Amino acid sequence: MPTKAVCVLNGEVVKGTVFFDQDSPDSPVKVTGEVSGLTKGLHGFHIHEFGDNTNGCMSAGAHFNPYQKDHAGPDDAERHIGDLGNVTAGDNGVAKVNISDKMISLTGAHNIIGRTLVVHADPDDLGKGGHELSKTTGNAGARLACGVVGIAKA
Ligand SMILES: [Cu+2]
Ligand SMILES: [Zn+2]
Repeated sequence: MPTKAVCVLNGEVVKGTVFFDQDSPDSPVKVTGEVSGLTKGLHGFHIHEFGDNTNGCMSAGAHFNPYQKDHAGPDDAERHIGDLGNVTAGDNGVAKVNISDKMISLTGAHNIIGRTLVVHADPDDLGKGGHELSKTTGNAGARLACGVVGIAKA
């Protein structure tokens, strides 16, 4: 069983490398790494359903959501499996990623390997913004960079 995965994010300006580590099938997944080329502030950060980048980040589909829930934040019990919330970039445009998530997994029904990690132009409102897109995408705007999550060397 893979316990480590990696994703190289590739956009026109935004780049990054993100690592996923899981100690055992029921453990949280530690998500670490760095994303550069961002504007200062919050940027939506999600696992999207498909590992398909044939038409850029658009072909990754919607948020990974096998249970047909509404979009929400990472700390909400009811959420898309792919809802990792936001990353925050500083003045230098770099966001340090340091997330521990109990919903995604590197095995089983919540497995994110083979799906796409996307970083967005705008903040994810975590379903609470009152916008018509809040309950589906968090109104996080354009897809600045994406990459398929792959199995990493243990
Ligand atoms: Cu997204
Ligand atoms: Zn979502």
